[in-house]
Amino acid sequence: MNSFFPLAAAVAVMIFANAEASFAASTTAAQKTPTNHAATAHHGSHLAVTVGELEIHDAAIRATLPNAPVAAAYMTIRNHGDEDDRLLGGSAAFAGMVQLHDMVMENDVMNMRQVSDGLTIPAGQSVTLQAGGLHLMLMQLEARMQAGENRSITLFFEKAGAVTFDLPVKDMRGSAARHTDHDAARDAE
Ligand SMILES: [Cu+2]
Repeated sequence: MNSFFPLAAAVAVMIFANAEASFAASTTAAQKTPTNHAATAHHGSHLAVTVGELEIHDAAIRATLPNAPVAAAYMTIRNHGDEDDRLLGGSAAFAGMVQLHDMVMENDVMNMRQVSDGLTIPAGQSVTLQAGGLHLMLMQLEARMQAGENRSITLFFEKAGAVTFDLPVKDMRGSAARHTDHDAARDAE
């Protein structure tokens, strides 16, 4: 299942579903022009991926336990251009759905919620997806994410277009329990 923005399926598990219409509209342009300018280069010890004016580095997927339904992916996206760009979403052959999530404090509890309208990557700045904050949620996993593997994902940007690249799977123990929210959401489908 490598579905491209499976928004209809996403609605059932979304906590805040009110913005998916604008998300869908903004992805249309990217679908029409599926460009892939992926290139890799070593910057010191970090493998960087470039697409258009964007540079993605320090990307990794958190290793999962067997049968875990979701995994988180992290990275830093730097915009070398002089115009803002936006991360609109992603897809992966091994995940039924890829969403952009953020962590928000609600009634003294940290919960994750979907960022449905994309993530702005400001001109000349970096945005970091990291544990405890913004992350890509790889959902409906069809395989276990095992440390040492590399897994390919595709990201869609409003201006830079699509980029497909490999992320290493890494052991990152400590905050995996937060993803039990998603288990509950799946059970409710
Ligand atoms: Cu999440």
